[in-house]
This record gives sequence, C-alpha cells and structure tokens, in this order.
Amino acid sequence: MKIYFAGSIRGGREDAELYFEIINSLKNFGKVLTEHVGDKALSSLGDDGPTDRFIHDRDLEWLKTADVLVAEVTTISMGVGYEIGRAVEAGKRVLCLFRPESGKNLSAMIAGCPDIELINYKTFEDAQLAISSFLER
Ligand code: 6K6
Repeated sequence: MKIYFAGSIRGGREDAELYFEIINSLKNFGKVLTEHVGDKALSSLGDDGPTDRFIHDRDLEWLKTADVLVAEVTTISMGVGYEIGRAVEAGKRVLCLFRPESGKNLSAMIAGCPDIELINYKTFEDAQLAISSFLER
C-alpha cells in the first residue's frame, strides 16, 4: 500500500517529532511516500531547497499514486488542507488526525466533509489505534 502522509511544513513545525512517530507507525502498513514531512531538521523556512513549483508538481504526482492519505491536522497548514482537498476529489480514502486538547479549532471544511474520516485523539497510542483500524479495513 502507498501512503501519503501530510503534515505542516510552512504552517509551523511544532509537531515535527509527532509526524516522525506517526510516519514510523505508517511504515508497518506500506510505503510512506512523504517521509521528509517527519524530518526534524526541516524548518518552516524552506528557502534552500527546490522551487515551489517543483515541490507542488512532485507532491501531486506522489498523491496521484497513493492509495490513501493520512494527515495530522492539528497545526494549521494551507498545504495540508490543499492536499486533503485534492485527495478527496481524486476519490482517495482520507484519514485526518486532530488533537482537540491543543486548543486549536479545526476548519469546518475538514470537520464537516463527509468523505473524510476524522479522529479526535489525545495520546499517540490513540492515534496508532485509529491508523491501524483505518488501514486494515
Ligand atoms: C522545506 C521547508 C519548507 O519547505 C520545504 C520544502 N518544501 C516541501 N517539501 C515537501 N513537501 C512539501 C513542501 N512544502 C509543502 N509540502 C507538502 O505540503 C507536504 O506534503 C506537506 O504535507 C504539506 C505542508 O504544507 P505547508 O503549507 O504547511 O508548507
């Protein structure tokens, strides 16, 4: 199974460690196409890598080949929201993981979308359970 993991980059890297752990869990179920999202050395600046056009086109090509998209949506990110929208339009299965205790408010466009499976979680173990139940289906 090919898994596209989405997590904030320019939206802020405060959850980067968590993304790294989630990606490690996802690897038990298949190939994660976007391992770099969990790279703790990646800052939100991103002015020393490839062009934005390159990133956009490459990531959308990966998304097209993915079987499912899993997103951690607690840190608000335009890019993650965009990827979720594109995945829903392409008919992919989408799982969003959100931590209500963060004090953040999840967009109604994610929380209210009937084509997205949304899990509110507290601990990493809860997230792992949600991931296995989603991917083993
Ligand atoms: C490094 C630091 C900042 O930008 C970079 C290089 N950029 C990216 N490299 C790979 N994927 C990216 C990059 N920027 C955005 N994405 C994709 O969008 C990832 O798949 C993430 O799930 C999502 C993050 O979007 P933003 O809006 O938080 O950057």
